[in-house]
Amino acid sequence: MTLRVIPGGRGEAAPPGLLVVGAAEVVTVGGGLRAGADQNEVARLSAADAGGPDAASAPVVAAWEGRIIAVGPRSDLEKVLESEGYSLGRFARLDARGGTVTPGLVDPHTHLLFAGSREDELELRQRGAGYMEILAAGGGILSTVAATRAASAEALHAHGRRWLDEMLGHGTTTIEAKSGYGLDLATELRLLAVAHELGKAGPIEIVPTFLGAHAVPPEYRSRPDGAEAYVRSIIDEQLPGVAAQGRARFCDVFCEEGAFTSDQSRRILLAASGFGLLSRLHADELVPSGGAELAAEIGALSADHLAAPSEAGITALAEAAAEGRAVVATLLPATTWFLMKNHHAPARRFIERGIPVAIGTDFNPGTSPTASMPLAMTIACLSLGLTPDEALVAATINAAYAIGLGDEIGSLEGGKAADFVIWNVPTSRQIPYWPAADLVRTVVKRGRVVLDRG
Ligand code: IZC
Ligand code: ZN
Repeated sequence: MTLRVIPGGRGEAAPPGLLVVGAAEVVTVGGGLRAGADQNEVARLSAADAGGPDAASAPVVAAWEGRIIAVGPRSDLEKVLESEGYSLGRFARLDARGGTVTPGLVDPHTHLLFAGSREDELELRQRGAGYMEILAAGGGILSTVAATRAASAEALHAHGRRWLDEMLGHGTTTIEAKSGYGLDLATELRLLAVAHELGKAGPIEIVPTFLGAHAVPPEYRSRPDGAEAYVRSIIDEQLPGVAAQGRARFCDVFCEEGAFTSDQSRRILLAASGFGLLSRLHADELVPSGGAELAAEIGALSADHLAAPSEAGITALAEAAAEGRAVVATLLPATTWFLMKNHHAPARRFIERGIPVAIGTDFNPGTSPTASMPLAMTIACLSLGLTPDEALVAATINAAYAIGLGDEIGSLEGGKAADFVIWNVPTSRQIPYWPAADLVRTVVKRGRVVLDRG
């Protein structure tokens, strides 16, 4: 094992460093975006190999001023830290007590902010109604839009806080959060402003995404050319307003039969990129809709869902990956589960063809009311056939790349943010193995303990 220490530390004032000791296992997930067979490589440092969690050569994690400075065997690491001028007395010690340390989980696809709930749709679907059928009848997304338009920024903020706490309790330290329940400029801006404020307040960091193209709103539906007129209003009115506000980093579209066509999606995403917004899209969630092809064509960072891509779409993603312009396939297995679908994203085919795979919760009130990344990891193993190690890669480093933060978070490597979780299990392979258990003991965000269950 090589020990790499970021030099520095001499003479700095507080805050002190942080040294995590006593772990049964430290899983760094270091080494960049993973595709193909490498998606199963997590870089696992085990105390069992060293003679136990308290042995001199057991793995420890060292952080300084919010950044990882080294991961490695304790005795070597302490020596190197001192020789680099760090005073060991200025490191607080955190005892992992035989638990596992992993990078903080990254949720690359959430609809965090909304008002109301949609438990009635669960029963409608049990009686045979389809998701798109409920939307076409004015329910689904549109019922959440009505509730969200009526909600104040304060109410949205309180709702967001509640669910962010839930996410943190399941080990998530960074998320992407979409607007998309306003579908008018004022409400979309309110959602993006609240997402920004919540992220600034922390501890979970939030990357806001503009999703004006989530559905055609009611006021356009009665017109014969409603969808087209709404697309024009996104391009001519919403995008300039969103860009002027300066909060959104991404633009997303629901590219799906019954929502927006791939041609409409292309026009919106290209216009958005003219305003400096990076592209991502809801692609082929229910039926092949040209989403995967479009993502590869325009160089989206991420194509999400992909439960029903065409063969041409899979090939387009494989070619993009082979040419070094990979689109991350962000799979959302909790959604297919909650929609009671028995067709799943072809995750094994993506991995075989060298397409990097991430997973997210898709937290939203209609199709995935869960904020738990570990639950998404369990379903990814059971329904998509990911191994537990592939699921961890998908929920950390690949998810970080899917939201453009692959150089900053998602692995425990020198120079990256000190975002990590101490789990109450001796190996990360048990994280997806105990579904719905509360396995998180401690969460550290940028070097600070932000959750400690003792
Ligand atoms: O509110 O139904 N698929 N958007 C696209 C969703 C699901 C969220 C919702
Ligand atoms: Zn979504």
